[in-house]
Amino acid sequence: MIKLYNAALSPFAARVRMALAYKGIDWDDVSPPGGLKSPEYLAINPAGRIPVLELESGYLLPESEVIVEYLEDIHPNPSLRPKDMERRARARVLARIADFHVVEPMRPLFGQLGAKDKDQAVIKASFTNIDDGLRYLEAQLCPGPWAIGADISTADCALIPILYFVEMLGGIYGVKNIFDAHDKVQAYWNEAKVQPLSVQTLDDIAKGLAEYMKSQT
Ligand SMILES: N[C@@H](CCC(=O)N[C@@H](CS)C(=O)NCC(=O)O)C(=O)O
Repeated sequence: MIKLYNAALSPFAARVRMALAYKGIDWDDVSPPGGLKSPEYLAINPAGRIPVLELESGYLLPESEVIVEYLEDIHPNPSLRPKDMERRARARVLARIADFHVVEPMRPLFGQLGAKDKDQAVIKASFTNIDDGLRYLEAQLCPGPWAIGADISTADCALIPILYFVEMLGGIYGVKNIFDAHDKVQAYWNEAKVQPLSVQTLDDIAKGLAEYMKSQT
């Protein structure tokens, strides 16, 4: 059985879990041995990041979007890859926007969460950059319920966990109604987050978050 080096809280691992669940693929849930930066785990992924999928051959495949594409290749039914070539390209664009233009600007906010003296300039810059990313996303989203229209795709596996974090961080830092200036993103988020597969994926993240908060107290 394939093994996933996983953490419930990770939006990148959640992307993979969502694809596994949609496709009905059984998998082994493995925690990074000794933590993400332990020598054991750095031998598994020198980037010290999750997720990593261990294939039956023993090959260790990093990078969530590549993992999702791999799952689609080995298990094409039910499919997360649109048949129409333009939609297929659009799904890839959306996943890229999620990774490079929405998640990357969020990273400094995680660093600030535990900081005693929060750097307001860093926080402000992050939210400005997230807003730019959401504007980019707004221009590319299709009418829903899913990111490229009627059918779920790899783009949804990328976007749903990430938008959950955008909303959550907005709440934590007091940025109200973070999607307000982006009608299509807001409409997408409202519709997509209540789909049963999204609910299951987001519940797992919420459980991971609750455990993390408990471990911090
Ligand atoms: N591009 C990677 C990003 C993975 C990533 O950043 N994972 C986070 C967890 S959400 C992580 O392991 N962070 C630990 C670190 O950056 O030190 C992917 O798509 O898999």
